[in-house]
Amino acid sequence: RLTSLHDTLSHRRAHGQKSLAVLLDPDNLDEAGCRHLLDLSEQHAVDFFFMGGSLVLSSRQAALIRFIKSRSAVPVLLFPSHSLHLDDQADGILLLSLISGRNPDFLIGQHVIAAPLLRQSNLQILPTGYMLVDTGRQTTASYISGTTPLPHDKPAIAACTAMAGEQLGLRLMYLDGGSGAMYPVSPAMIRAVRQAVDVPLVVGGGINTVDKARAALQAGADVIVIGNQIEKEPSFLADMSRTVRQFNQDHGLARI
Ligand code: 1GP
Repeated sequence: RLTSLHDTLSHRRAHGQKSLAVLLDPDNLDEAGCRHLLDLSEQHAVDFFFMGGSLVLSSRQAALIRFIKSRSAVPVLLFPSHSLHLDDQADGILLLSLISGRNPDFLIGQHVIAAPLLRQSNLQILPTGYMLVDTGRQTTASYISGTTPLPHDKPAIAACTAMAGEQLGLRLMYLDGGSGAMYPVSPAMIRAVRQAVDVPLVVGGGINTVDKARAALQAGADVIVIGNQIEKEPSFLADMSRTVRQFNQDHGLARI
């Protein structure tokens, strides 16, 4: 019996089972849009909702999480860019340490502020090595964090960064081209990181076609994250769900 989100992710990883996460940005989603996405996610399997953004301008996050939790069993994981973005209504939190950068505030500073609040909360904590990758233009995440992303064509740097993150005890790696990336993280980089660490690997940023999603899964992503393209075209959620399920079926894996 799987008791925690971390167990679920590790179990899926051990069985080569891929997952789909939909990124919900509270700034770009109103209640009607959220209702539509929840209806779609009932019809087409979604494994996780990630909730957050690099720059949260609105105060809608709490209401959106409440709304989702009242209508859906899909786990909601906070994907915060700041200690202000905690919310106990979610199921868990990707506790991101921005290991691709050298800004101490996002490596440990925000975490110190959040620690006592997290301790009091019921949130399941997923310590995550977060790696921003250069994908053609400066993203909000790299600007706001004041960090230099990993060079797109240097898989070895990404692999060593992930290795160091795993050795420090991080239990999940997230390779992110940043929301709306011009192109996704390369399969060569995903493959290099996959070979370097055992922990589950999340990949997102700029995955806006079925082929790009398939390439990321093939290269070793355990979880793919889709944000922008579903905001533009909600029916893309169905395409992504089908792609992940098809991949699992082709590899002889039943949905867990
Ligand atoms: C960004 O990985 C996510 O943090 C998703 O990116 O919005 O480009 O799909 P997109």
